[in-house]
Amino acid sequence: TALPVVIIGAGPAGLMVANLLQRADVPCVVLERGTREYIETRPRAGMLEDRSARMLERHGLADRMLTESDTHTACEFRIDGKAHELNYSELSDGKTHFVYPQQEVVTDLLRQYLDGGGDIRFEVSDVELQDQLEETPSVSWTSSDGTREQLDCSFIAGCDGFHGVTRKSIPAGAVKEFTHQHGIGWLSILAEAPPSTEKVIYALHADGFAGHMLRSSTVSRFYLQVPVGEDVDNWPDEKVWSELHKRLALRDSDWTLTEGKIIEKRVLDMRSHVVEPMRYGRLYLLGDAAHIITPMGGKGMNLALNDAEVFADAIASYYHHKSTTGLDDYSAVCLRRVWRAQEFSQWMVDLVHRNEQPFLSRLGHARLQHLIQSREAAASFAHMYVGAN
Ligand code: RFL
Repeated sequence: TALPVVIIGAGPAGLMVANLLQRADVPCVVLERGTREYIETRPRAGMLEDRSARMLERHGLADRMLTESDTHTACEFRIDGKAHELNYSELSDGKTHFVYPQQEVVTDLLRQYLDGGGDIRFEVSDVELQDQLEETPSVSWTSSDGTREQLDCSFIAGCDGFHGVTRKSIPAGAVKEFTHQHGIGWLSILAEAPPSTEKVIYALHADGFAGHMLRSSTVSRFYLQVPVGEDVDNWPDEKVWSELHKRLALRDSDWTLTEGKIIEKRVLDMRSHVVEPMRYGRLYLLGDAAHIITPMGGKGMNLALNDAEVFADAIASYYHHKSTTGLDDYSAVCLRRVWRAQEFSQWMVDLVHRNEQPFLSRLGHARLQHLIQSREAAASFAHMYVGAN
């Protein structure tokens, strides 16, 4: 019998691969460090691009998402207290965003995989990779009951996020790594507050950026631009709310921000990181294990799902037709989209943040004015933002 693919990590990337391999009759085993409850309740991303939603649909994985998500067609740029709506759906043949929290995507993917008889081991520790350059690599780990286990496999899918073990198992110098610090800090807040808006708001204020993102009818995510390396202890809840009220305020309007209990507050490192190529022998890196991006533009989870589909297709061709073309092309195909998304995210970061350098701030302002005034510029933004291609 064929050796399985070992998938390390049960986030969006790992579970998507697991489902697609299961559908393609390729044996696989998923190893996850956390508990089932941990992965099903971990709040992170919230926005599925049009193409990610279509991907889930294509593979019969979108039933609950399509009934329970909210579709979004427009966003708002709030500049110095004045609102400018950008209807990206109208500019991209009616394509929409689907607001569906990442933990729900994970919950659905896990349930489908288990319903299909999938093999997943939770609470594994000390995962180690061996012989990635050989025809038969292997993975060993300590299972939840303390036993050391080992499995020979055909391929290893490194889906264990940015801080996982798979990328770190690659010897120094065997892959190139590109890192960029965006020079901006974000205070990320999750609050049990119903949304105060129907559209995502990107607000540019003299004191810095503020974002109002949507998650559900009872929970919202907010972002505040803060100095790099800011200490979260400098931000008691009252200060968070007063700063959000100030930066999101609308002139000549009775719009108000609804407050709620803050359930998560942390300072995000606004950085990007890309590994090239996204493989080392029979170890393939997917999602955040291979690349991270700022949350601006909402691309991270979508890139992870795209990697998963490209990888699973390549593995299926290899298992069933002995074709290595897909595997050979995997990294280049994924990286094209990754770099395009990095460029877009960086462009958006520059668009709405107050830059310490007044000249660069002015450039951002000019770019924003152009986006608001030019239909061509707005259409180009819309295409990339909604994930139309
Ligand atoms: P994940 O989701 O990090 O999953 C990795 C899994 O691997 C497990 N793991 C291990 N398992 C076994 N052994 C080990 N040694 C392991 N080490 C780790 C972990 O427990 C976990 O279950 O990676 P994946 O699948 O690549 O998915 C990537 C996405 O999670 C990520 O890109 C997004 O969350 C980024 N992101 C956003 N993306 C969007 O598309 N739209 C958004 O609006 C958006 N907002 C965000 C975000 C990320 C954020 N944070 C917290 C960084 C907002 C925030 C605040």
